[in-house]
Amino acid sequence: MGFKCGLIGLPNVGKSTIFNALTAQQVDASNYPFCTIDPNVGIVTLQDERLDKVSEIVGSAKTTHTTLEFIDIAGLVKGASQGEGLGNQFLNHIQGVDAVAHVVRCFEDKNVAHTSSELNPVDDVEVVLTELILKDLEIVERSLSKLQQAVKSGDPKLKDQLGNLNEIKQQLEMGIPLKKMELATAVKGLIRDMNLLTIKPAIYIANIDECDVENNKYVDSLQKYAEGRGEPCTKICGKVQEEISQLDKESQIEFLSEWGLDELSLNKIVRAGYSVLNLITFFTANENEAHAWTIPEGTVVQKAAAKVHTDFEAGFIKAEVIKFKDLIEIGSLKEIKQKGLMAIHGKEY
Ligand SMILES: Nc1nc2c(ncn2[C@@H]2O[C@H](COP(=O)(O)OP(=O)(O)OP(=O)(O)O)[C@@H](O)[C@H]2O)c(=O)[nH]1
Ligand SMILES: [Mg+2]
Repeated sequence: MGFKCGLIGLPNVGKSTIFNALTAQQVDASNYPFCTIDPNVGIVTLQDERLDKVSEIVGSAKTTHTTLEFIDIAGLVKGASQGEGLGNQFLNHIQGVDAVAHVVRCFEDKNVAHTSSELNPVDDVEVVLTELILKDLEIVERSLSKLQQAVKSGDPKLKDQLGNLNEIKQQLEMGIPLKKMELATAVKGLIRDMNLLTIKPAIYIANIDECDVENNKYVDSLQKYAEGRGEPCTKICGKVQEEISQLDKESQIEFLSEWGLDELSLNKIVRAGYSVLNLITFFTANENEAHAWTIPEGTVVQKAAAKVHTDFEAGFIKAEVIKFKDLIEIGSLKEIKQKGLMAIHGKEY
């Protein structure tokens, strides 16, 4: 699995449309707010041409690409934590994701109702962000009251935890998302299992009309906002991409150029996701299988081996590493070895 991504945003902004574009599914994406109630889950195979080439050169019988999971949930509105709209309970469905994608409406269409009369992407994102903070506050408060009970039983260690959690609560109340708080390692450990939402890396998806690809003031303002927060923002023509996702590969390429689009939305989201989560891909290949794996950048090879098989970590001896570029240029494993281009690395690589 590459990563899991939850699509969030105001109602009727195009979350389900983009979910369909990403997963080539056909869930209901109709023109009325709160069209989605139950979450939609889609697993997508990330076709990587590089892996196909590796598989071909090594002569692998099977090729296994990475998969990604997307979760499309109901729209949030201001006051959701107080029960406005559909409330905020469906946010539980994205507690297990690695990253959240804020889908933001950047298209003008009088026929598609919006929560406010004027389109303002930054305000829209902040409404959603506030609801995420309030959801976290709810979770933290619940844990706090449990801890308070436990502290009464007299465990001094729990007293520290109580203090730490109270501090987090105060910062959330000031509108600070968890990822902007400076937390000690112990505190990070304390909240790890609480599955809080504002600690998750975020990306922004500006949903635009195909005729507004260039010079879109809404996209500009969202991009500036995302930049200020150090988070990636990518623009997608949700509706067109949804149509393209239903076509076969050849027609997809034709359509993309016809619409003046450079690539599939999935590729853009994947890049944004990998960058915000600091992920990289490595391939393993033998005659049985060529396989793509996703790991955090900087992972040592012994830990990476555990991805392939848990036994490989404890029993790790060495890794034979070939640069993808060399493999493609030379095109044969035998020659790679003869030329000394296969490096042997120990645990620390
Ligand atoms: N003009 C235009 N309409 C769009 C675009 N993307 C989505 N829509 C339309 O907007 C309406 C709502 O889209 P959905 O994908 O259902 O939106 P949603 O965010 O999932 O909505 P909820 O599930 O109700 O929260 C549909 O009629 C879409 O066809 C776009 O890029 N341009
Ligand atoms: Mg929807």
